Amino acid sequence: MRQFFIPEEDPILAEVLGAYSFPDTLIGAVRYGQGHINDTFCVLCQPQEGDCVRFILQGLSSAAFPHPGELMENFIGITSFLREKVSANGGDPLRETLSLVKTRDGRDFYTDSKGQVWRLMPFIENTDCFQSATPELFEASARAFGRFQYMLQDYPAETLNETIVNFHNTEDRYAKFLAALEADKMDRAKDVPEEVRFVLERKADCSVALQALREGKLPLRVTHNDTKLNNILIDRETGEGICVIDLDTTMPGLSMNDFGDSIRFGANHSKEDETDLSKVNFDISLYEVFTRGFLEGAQGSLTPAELEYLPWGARLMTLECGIRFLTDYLDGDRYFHIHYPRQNLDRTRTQFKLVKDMEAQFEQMAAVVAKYAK
Ligand code: ADP
Ligand code: GN1
Ligand code: MG
Repeated sequence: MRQFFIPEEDPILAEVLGAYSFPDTLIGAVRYGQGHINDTFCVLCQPQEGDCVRFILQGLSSAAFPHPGELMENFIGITSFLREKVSANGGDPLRETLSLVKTRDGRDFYTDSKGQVWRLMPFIENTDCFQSATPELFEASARAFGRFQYMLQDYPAETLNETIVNFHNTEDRYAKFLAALEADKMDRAKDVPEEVRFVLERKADCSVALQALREGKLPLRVTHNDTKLNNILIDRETGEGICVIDLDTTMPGLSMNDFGDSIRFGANHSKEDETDLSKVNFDISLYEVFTRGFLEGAQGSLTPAELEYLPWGARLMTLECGIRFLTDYLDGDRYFHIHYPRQNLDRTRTQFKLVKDMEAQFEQMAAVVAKYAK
């Protein structure tokens, strides 16, 4: 895949970049980051004097987001709200939340001639985005995700659009998996009997969170819903999680899912697509530092029932993500970006290995939450 794009040589990129006015000489764009969903580029501009100025340009995935205009409405609502809170707390609103660069004609995003929606954001400099972290950085990310939920406590949730319907509805994910298995479009079901069995055996688990919600045990909050470590920018100077990014799925949800998705991705020492499963192990000590940080960031805002369900959040987000990877594999890899043919299957297997580990250590996981939930 070509990595560096000179605008004149790439018609769509030229069109999109042409919709913005850059103060300095535009050099080009380079594919950026390790997100699985959007088309992300880093745009480079060279001023007359001094260092390059960078921007993040993102083409929203139309496979993931059927109503990008509504998504951008959420983005603007959430970032404006956070900007005010950050300023009121004496923080730096340009570093502690995302912002948009307007198009030449004053719009918040650009729709290209093929219908894809693009947004341009200032690059938040002097930060790092990690794929794996030391315990200290993991705890910093936990504080930031906990604080994110805390800060959005009084956000008017009814104004948020549901950008992906049934996003963390694990029962629905299970049903979609069954449908993909039944359709077996790519004739791949024959390669994955063990993985299929793994899911079928956990049908009841898929109802645990939703049942608690239906019974009124758990409140709906404004949650991020995609709390991977690489959806946070860490300040290079302080080592703190300075900015929560990738706000596309921020909508009403369960606190246990934000906790759980971070654990899924970060409480182990392997890549999400590691093929050597002996290297894929749930690390309860990372789980512990994350729990401590998340509860510190949430500042006492979680109810006793929410605290009780946190370990389930980890198990269910990991199971659900594995089910989603497997569904996409059966479906022909149409949702998650892949870089080689069986990557979604490799991703499935790491998730299921982590689920097994969590099942085996579930009591200890509950004890860790109890230790910090005071
Ligand atoms: P995806 O939905 O595909 O995961 P993200 O919004 O997470 O897309 O962006 C992909 C990557 O781009 C991030 O993991 C991060 O490395 C980088 N990134 C996104 N926005 C910014 C920003 N404003 N400043 C610096 N880096 C950013
Ligand atoms: C996607 O966008 P990204 O790469 O941060 C996905 C998450 C999955 C994750 C698995 C909108 O996250 O739900 O948990 O991949 N985002 C969307 O790594 O589907
Ligand atoms: Mg991301």
